[in-house]
Amino acid sequence: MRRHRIQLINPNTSQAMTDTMAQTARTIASSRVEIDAVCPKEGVPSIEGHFDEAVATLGILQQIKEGEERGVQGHIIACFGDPGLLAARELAKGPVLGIAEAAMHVASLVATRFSIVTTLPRTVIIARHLLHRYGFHEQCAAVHAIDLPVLSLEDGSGLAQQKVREYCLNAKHQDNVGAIILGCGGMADLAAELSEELQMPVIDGVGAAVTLLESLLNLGITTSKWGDLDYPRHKGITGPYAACLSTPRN
Ligand code: 2AL
Repeated sequence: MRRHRIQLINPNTSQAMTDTMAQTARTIASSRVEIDAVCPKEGVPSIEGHFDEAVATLGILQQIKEGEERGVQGHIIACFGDPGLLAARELAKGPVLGIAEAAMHVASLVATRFSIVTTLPRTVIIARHLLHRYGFHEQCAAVHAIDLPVLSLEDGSGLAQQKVREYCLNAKHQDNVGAIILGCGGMADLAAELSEELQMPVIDGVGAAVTLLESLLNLGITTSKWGDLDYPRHKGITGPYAACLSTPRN
């Protein structure tokens, strides 16, 4: 089997969250996969709304370009809103997976219905839009928000983790679902323990994306350049946006 190098892109600037996700990703990946965990130097410290997603997208595109130049073969956008996913696919030669789509696909393989537990209430609509876009809305019973900001998962108090556990337990007993998806990259380290405690699949998108991406690379499958995901056309883009476009094409 070939060796693969992939990059885990945390689109927010939190190094603590990048480290949490990298640790989970490396636990899940096989020994044949090397993982570069990166986050932008500038941008938003957490992504909790449409504005944050728009700001984070340029950083993601820059990381895609830099990663491909370093020889990375695949990419994960490690934020539950999957910001910039299709734009990243246009830019990348290798496959690009979002953690929300990876988690939804994996949940749909092991349960007929699932619920999602996310962070702030304002992120619920982002998850709902993705459920529609990916065709999973009929399988999702509920999207619950613990009503704490993303960075509370990194504050060391354990409060956010406790709330995630409570909401997962409630979803298990009230939503009539067979699986629960953790709706934030910063929850990546909780899935294994919660699955054990709840005796049902609790799915983290980072682990799901690492596994799916490794499978695509084992199959030798890259992003289709036939059609709308073809490389962006060069047409005199100016300013910092132009810097994203020098991806080698071969
Ligand atoms: C996220 C996430 O996964 N990372 C981040 O900064 N915001 N999304 C979310 N729903 O909490």
